[in-house]
This record gives sequence, C-alpha cells and structure tokens, in this order.
Amino acid sequence: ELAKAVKAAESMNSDCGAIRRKRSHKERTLVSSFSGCVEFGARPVPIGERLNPTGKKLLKQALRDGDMGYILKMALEQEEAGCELLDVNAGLPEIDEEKLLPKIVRELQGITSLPLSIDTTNARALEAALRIYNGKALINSVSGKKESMDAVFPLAAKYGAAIICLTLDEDGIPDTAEGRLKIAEKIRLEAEKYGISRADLIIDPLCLSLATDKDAAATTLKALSLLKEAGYKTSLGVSNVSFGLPQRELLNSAFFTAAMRAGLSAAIMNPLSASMMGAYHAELLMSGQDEAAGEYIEYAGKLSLKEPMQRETASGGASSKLSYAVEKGLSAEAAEAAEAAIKKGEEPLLLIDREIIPALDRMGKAFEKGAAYLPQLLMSAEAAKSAFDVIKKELAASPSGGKTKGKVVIATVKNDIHDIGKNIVRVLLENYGFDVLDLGKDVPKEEILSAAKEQNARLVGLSALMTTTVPSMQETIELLKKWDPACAVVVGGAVLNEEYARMIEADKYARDAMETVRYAENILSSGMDRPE
Ligand code: THG
Repeated sequence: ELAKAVKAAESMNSDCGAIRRKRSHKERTLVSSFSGCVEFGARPVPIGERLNPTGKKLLKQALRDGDMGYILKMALEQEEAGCELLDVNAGLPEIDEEKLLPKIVRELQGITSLPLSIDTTNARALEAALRIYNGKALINSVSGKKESMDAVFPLAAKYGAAIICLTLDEDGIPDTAEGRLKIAEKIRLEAEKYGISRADLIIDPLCLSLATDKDAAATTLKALSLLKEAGYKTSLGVSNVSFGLPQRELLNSAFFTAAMRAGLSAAIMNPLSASMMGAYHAELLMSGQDEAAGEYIEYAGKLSLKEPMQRETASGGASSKLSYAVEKGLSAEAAEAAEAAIKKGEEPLLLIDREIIPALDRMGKAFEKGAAYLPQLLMSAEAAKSAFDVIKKELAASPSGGKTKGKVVIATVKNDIHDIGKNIVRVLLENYGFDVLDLGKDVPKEEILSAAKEQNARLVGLSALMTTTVPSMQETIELLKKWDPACAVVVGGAVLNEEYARMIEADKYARDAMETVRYAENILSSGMDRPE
C-alpha cells in the first residue's frame, strides 16, 4: 500500500512538474484600465495625443480653469475616433500639475475605459496620478538621463507600470540610429536593477521636425528597425515630424505609415484626423492583419456616416447634443444643451421623453450587456439630473394652472439613494395637473405611511433602482396595505418588472413616467373621492 501511495505521489509530482514546465513565462507588454487591457506588439496601438496643451489655446484655458467638461469631451472624442489609449498631459508652467494631473486621471476613469498614458516630467505629479490609477498605467516617459531614471524607475516598479523610454540622455538625442539603440540598452540595464522587465519598456527613438533636419525621419525609421530587431517594443510621437511645416497631416500620415512598416508598436497621434486613422486602417489591411477587410470597411462606413452627423450638430442640433451628453455622463454639457434646446423653443417635456430617457435607456442597456460599467451608468444619471434640473426650472415657470387632479405621494424607498427616475415622474405628474408630495430618497416605510395618512392619499408611487432595495419596497407596500387596502401603489425603477411588482403585491408596475401618469389619471379620476 505504502509503495503504491509513494508511486502515486511521485506521479502527481511529476505531473505538477510537467504543468510547471509547460507554463512558460510570457513576456507580454500590456497596459490596462479598470476594465480593459491593451497589448503592445500584435499590431500598432494608436494613442490619442489631444489631451496635451501644446499649441491648443482652448485646452490651455480649460486646464487653467479646471474645466473638466472640456477635457472629458476631448477624451470621448478620441475614444470614439478609435484610439486605444489616451495620452494625458497637464503640463503648463502656471499650473499645479501635482494637483491637476491626478484630478484629471480620476475624472477620465469615470467616463472612459481606455487605459491612460501619463505624460509628465514632474515626478510628484506622476506619483500622485499613479496612486489613484485603476490598472496598469503607461508612464510617458523616462529618458536615459540619470536624473530621469532615478526619479521614474522607483515609481514604475512600485506601481507596476509600463514605461515609454526616450532615447536621449545628458548628451541629447544621438544623430544615428545606432546611438539611439545604445541608449535603449543603457535604459534597459538600469531598469533591470529595479526589477523592471524589458517587456515593460517601450522605446521611443524620437522624431524631430523635418523642417529643421532633412534626415530626421530616415534616422528615426532606421532606429525603429534596429530596436525591433533587438526585441524592443517601440513608440513615437508621430506629429512631431511636421512641426513648423504646412499641411501637417499629409506628412504625419505618410510618416505614420512608414513607421508602422518599420515595426512601430504604438503611435501618439491625432485620432480625429481622418488621414491618420485612414493610414492606420489602410496599413492593417495592407499588412494582412485585417481579415476580409472587415475593419477597413467598418471604418469607411463610419467615415461616411460622420458627415451628415456633423452637419446636424453644426447647424445647432442642440437636442441631440443633450442625449449625447447624458449618455456620456457630461453634466455641464448636458445642462448647457438642455438650456440651449429650451431657448430654441423645444418643448421641455419632449426633451425628457425624446432625449434624456432614451439616452439613459441606451446607457442602461449597454450596462446590462456588460459594455458599460457602473461608474459610467452613475455619471450618465448625474448628467441626466443636471439637464433635468434645468428643465424643471423651466416647467416651474409655466405651471399647468387650474384645479388639481388629485394627490399623489411619491418616494424612493429606504436604502436606495437614486432618485432621478422618481424626479422625472414627479415633474411629469405635476405637469399633468396632479398635486405631488415628494418625500425624497432613502425614505423609511413609516415615514411613507404617515405621509399617506396625512394626505389621505389614494395613490402612492414607490421607486427603487437597486435589486437590494426591492425588499424595502415590499415592506412599504405591506404597511400601506395594512393601513388601507384601497390605497393604490404604483412601483417603478430600473430593476423592477411586471413579475416583481406582482410578487411584492403592488397594484401597478409602470414602465416609465408616462405610464405612471396614465395610471394616476385612471385611479384618481375614477370618481370615488375620499371624504376629506
Ligand atoms: N514621444 C513621447 N511623448 C510625446 C511626444 C513624443 N508627447 C508629446 C508629443 N511628443 C506628442 N503629442 C503631441 C501633441 C500635440 C501635437 C504634437 C504632438 C501638436 N499640436 C498642435 C500644435 O502644437 O500646433 C496643435 C494642433 C491641434 O490643435 O491639434 O502638433 O514624441 N513619448
């Protein structure tokens, strides 16, 4: 028996050994956000360059004013244009980068699931940003200068980031491709001392402007080839090549194509430029990485769609701006768009019905499918609330007047702090002439009961957004029915449906605010007024 056991143990051991041997350590270059990850090496990674104040008056002003709306909008534009990472640079001499950079990183993480490339020369700002970054960040950048490596490598090691490494040192940028490779090797050896793996290094051989050096592009392209041969991942700020020259996009896109051919792993570039993204998709197709031209065709389709869309917003499509802002969770923009739409004479209730609710719906569906995450859902709800506050003011200014159609008590139930849906219901009810007592959110059942008693209410509306608060809704209904079985209870909210509503013995499930209004009309105009 013993011998058998020993043999079994041995064979298990050797199995484990076999498994261990099979697990080769993969030297992959990866960065990630809280929810998604991007690999360098398989195909070129487009990194959006536009969150960088260089040459951008409006962004400079936004950074000075801390105008997050503008910054977030630039991020979303780039994401939609198809870039896979966002480079973030908040470096202005008059700005406290140490405060602002982490603030921007935090806000960006709320609205985009793209990983970030943190572009700064300020080590304190870098650490502040890395501390709050959710994922494996990309640091942009370290150079071969001792001072730079001493500052950046400890942080990269501590926070597990990947790093863009510039091939320049105390003597500047070498004129030759070989010289740049040499600096890359120096950087790698130094990084090793910190336990940073070579896979976490992305070498940027730098391209300066062709306006001042006719060989700038050729040298950089050669450096790319050498670096690739030596097994390095590479990156470039592509737009540098055309500083000071006219028609920059012509040059940028030609250089981008050449760099991709030379094996470039990532490009910091302008994804809003059709010629840049065009060059990118064309190269994927030409290099055999786009099966049946699927991606190219999809991109081409988006391009032809874009024109009429832009025309619509350019001609003051204020209302479609509203639904965009709500969907993307841009609060300030949503409020502005709502105001603009009202000024243009749009019907406030229609704005709710046709812009805000459908946008929330789209976000909700994306959330259910796993295509969007909770922070995005909440940002969306916040933006809807901002727009909604503007609309509410407008509606308050033009009351429906006349006699009330009856009293309705509404509340978001205990433990639930979401009231956007309930607020919409209130405004709609008020506009249809009901007298609404809104108890707010997170309301205990006893409080709802005493308000219903006091008002002698024939209709109570309850809202819940979270599954976890449905029991609290059920208890409230029980209490109300014990008091008066004839008091009707209408329920609604994201997690509810017909079946749930029946289970917790509500009288009515309302799919949306309009359905609540119709139900209220039904119940409260049925003649049998209660004795006062
Ligand atoms: N390598 C690495 N990081 C980098 C660079 C690089 N970061 C910064 C820069 N170079 C890449 N980013 C930019 C951002 C903007 C521009 C160029 C490179 C640019 N801006 C226009 C201007 O200055 O005129 C503004 C144009 C506009 O409004 O879009 O060209 O090389 N690792």
